[in-house]
Amino acid sequence: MRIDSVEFIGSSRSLEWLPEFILPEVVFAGRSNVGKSSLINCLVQRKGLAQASSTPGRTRSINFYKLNDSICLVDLPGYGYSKASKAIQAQLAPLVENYLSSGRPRLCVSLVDCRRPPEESDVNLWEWLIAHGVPFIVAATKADKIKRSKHPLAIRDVTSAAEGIENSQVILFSSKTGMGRMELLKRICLDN
Ligand SMILES: Nc1nc2c(ncn2[C@@H]2O[C@H](COP(=O)(O)OP(=O)(O)OP(=O)(O)O)[C@@H](O)[C@H]2O)c(=O)[nH]1
Ligand SMILES: [Mg+2]
Repeated sequence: MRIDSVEFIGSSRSLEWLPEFILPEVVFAGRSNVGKSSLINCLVQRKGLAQASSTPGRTRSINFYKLNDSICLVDLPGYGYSKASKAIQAQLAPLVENYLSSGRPRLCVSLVDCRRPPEESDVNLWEWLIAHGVPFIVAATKADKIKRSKHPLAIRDVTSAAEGIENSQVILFSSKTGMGRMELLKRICLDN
């Protein structure tokens, strides 16, 4: 798939305002620092489009990007901060929940770190998505940080963490090497 155009549409920092709903929305969710913003930059091949940083809690608003005038990619603040302050976390959780329950997301890409089994907060997100009928796929990120021989194990860890998740829903991804990029792009565009 060719990336013809990418455009920043807007940013939401409050529960009251979201940009006008014009295109199918694909939302990227996951723990803070897991690599959501980096994955979006990698997908659209634009370094620095979505702000990424090694400081957890970098993304503090919901950011909307239009891809090829056909879908909208939505970058969320992370959940389950390990280092960012509890106050910020408490402020952002309702914003994320509000967006996820808005009926807008057509597909959710749930990001987990491929080096560790999914955490309770990830499983909670999947259960919530299933209960609310939002289709999702899992991107197991930072695959460049583990050996190839560990890849099948990483996928198995994800699939065994929650019932109802199949191998086919898990894509190993690396924003550094581009691994999984084409597969994820295809899935995002097929489902929309
Ligand atoms: N090696 C490697 N590093 C990655 C990868 N993806 C992200 N990173 C690094 O992980 C850190 C966090 O990346 P972000 O993209 O900012 O993570 P985020 O999930 O958007 O974080 P928040 O906005 O805080 O929720 C940065 O230092 C990235 O360079 C990857 O696939 N491989
Ligand atoms: Mg981010």
